[in-house]
Amino acid sequence: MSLQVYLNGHFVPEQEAKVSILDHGLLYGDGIFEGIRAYHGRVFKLNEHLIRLYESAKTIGLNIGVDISEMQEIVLETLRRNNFQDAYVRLVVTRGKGDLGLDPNNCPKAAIFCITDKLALFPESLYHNGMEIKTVATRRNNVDSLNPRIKSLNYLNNILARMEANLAGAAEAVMLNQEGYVCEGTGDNIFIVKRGVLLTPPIYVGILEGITRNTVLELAETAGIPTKQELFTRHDLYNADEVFLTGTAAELIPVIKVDGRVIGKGAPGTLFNRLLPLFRDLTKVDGPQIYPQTQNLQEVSA
Ligand code: PXG
Repeated sequence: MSLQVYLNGHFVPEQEAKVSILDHGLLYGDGIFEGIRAYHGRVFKLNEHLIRLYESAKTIGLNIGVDISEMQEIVLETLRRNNFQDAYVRLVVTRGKGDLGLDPNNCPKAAIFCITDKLALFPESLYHNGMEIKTVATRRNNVDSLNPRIKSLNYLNNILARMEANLAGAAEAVMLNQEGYVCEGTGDNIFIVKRGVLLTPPIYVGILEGITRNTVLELAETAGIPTKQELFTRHDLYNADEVFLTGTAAELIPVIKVDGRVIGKGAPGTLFNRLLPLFRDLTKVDGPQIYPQTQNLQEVSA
């Protein structure tokens, strides 16, 4: 059976879901999105993703046109229509159809679509062996030009960075800000460990406030691991005891080499090995259930 997607109030087969070539999401990258994940029949951190989506919308002056509880139902129903328990969800809101000028006032109605599909999981070996990353020349967007806190459809900054990593044979790029402070990967946040302290760049350095990032900070604090949100440079990265990346798709991924420098012992570190299972445990219990009635019946009959 073909994938069912949500588009502007209707559920349709993916092949029939069409958006206009005059949609400003396509013409100008004028729109926002979320990448969300369902685990074991629950949508992990759904509320946090929806809050971030509505905050991005507010900053770009986009009237989504449906409220946050309706949007929650759109996500859950898209998953139900596809019978998914574990899946990736892409929720997109564009400025909608307008004319050939960039003025958003020419777009009367936002377009909303929600796609869900089976996950292309990262190989489990990556979590044991770690990955190699590279700092790139492409700097992260300036906060006062296009604030990276807006999860916008303008990903060219990140794509240019990823191309540099690809050319160098690295699995992911690390972008710095204009001052040379470490920001983030192209689709993930970055953490380092130094003398038992877990460090990640503060939001104001110019990064997306990742939901996995915030979850890892909370898990660490609950586990008694000291955390700091602090500016750091490439020097700190090279001399860290551990480095790992966080993101919805990646979860937590260990880094064993940065720009050819071996990190720690060249293997996933102690704190990484503590935090990954804590994160995976949380995915089993967090977030609204996709099929609440079925699960209740199972609980009753158990
Ligand atoms: N920074 C950036 C720039 C991101 O795009 C993250 C950090 C991590 O945020 P979350 O909330 O997921 O912990 C992201 C999100 C992909 C892909 O295909 C990655 C993201 C979004 C969409 C697609 O790799 N990363």
